[in-house]
Amino acid sequence: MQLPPQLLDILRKASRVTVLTGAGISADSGIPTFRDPQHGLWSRFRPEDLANAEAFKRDPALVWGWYEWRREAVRAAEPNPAHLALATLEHRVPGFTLITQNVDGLHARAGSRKLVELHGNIMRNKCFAEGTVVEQGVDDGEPPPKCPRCGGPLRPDVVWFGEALDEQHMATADKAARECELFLVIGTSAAVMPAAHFPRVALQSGAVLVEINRDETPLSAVSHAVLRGPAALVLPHLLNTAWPGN
Ligand code: BV8
Repeated sequence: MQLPPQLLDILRKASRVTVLTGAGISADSGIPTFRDPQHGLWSRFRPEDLANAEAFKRDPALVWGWYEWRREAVRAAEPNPAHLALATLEHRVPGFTLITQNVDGLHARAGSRKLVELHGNIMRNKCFAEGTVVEQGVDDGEPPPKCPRCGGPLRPDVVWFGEALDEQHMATADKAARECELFLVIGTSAAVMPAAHFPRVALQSGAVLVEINRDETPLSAVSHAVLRGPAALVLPHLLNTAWPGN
């Protein structure tokens, strides 16, 4: 894919770059996105119907089982060239912030450090009642495992629908959106708030918005440029063309 010269010039000159990723960047690692129909056993549920506290209170074993199924996919997955390209880009631009909606931890495994995991991390658990992270739960034969302190059920350390995001994460993401010259939005359907708000904050703050997605999204029409294709192909090409290593 040929990048228009004026876009290339903007990319090369940007000293502060902010990135927002969604499930699409992990699709090439074999992790199902939310828009893909859930596979097999889970095909009769919508993520929004399981990723919330009410569903967990109603049927903790069902919701826990769904997360265990997703954790299997995460354990079997490796960071793909898109994750690796962003981990490299972090070292090639002076100011860089990666905001991810993903809970699969693949950006951290790829080496990204200037990273905000806006929706938490599926590989961590916390006590449902206390909200504190628990390394090792107590298995009493009835999933989910229990908190060693209060005996209550554990839950994954992710942000569910209807739950507030971490204030520090929000402040970091908001600052990175307001202060960047270039905002890359990658592999997200831009349907979930407040995450989908940040590309628009960047636009309103005068940044150039570039979308990298396999399909059309509500952000396509307001982006300055759209690079249509799988992130695992587009991002390494973009990195080597706009930010070649020395
Ligand atoms: C909040 C963690 C307020 C969990 C996630 C009614 C009641 C309550 C809340 C609301 C409501 N109405 C609206 C809301 C707000 C709600 C919301 O936005 N709902 C949506 C459904 C309308 N938001 C919330 O509830 C948030 N909290 O508002 O709190 C509050 C304030 C104070 C006090 C109390 C409360 C919390 C939102 C966080 C939810 N948690 N994840 C878990 O994972 O189990 S969201 C989850 O879904 C993901 O993290 C992600 O954010 C989202 C999925 O979106 P994407 O990542 O974009 O994935 P998707 O599959 O949709 O798209 C993939 C894209 O990639 C597609 O475009 C596809 O074309 C593309 N693609 C595919 N393959 C490739 C590709 N692109 C490139 N390459 C490829 N190979």
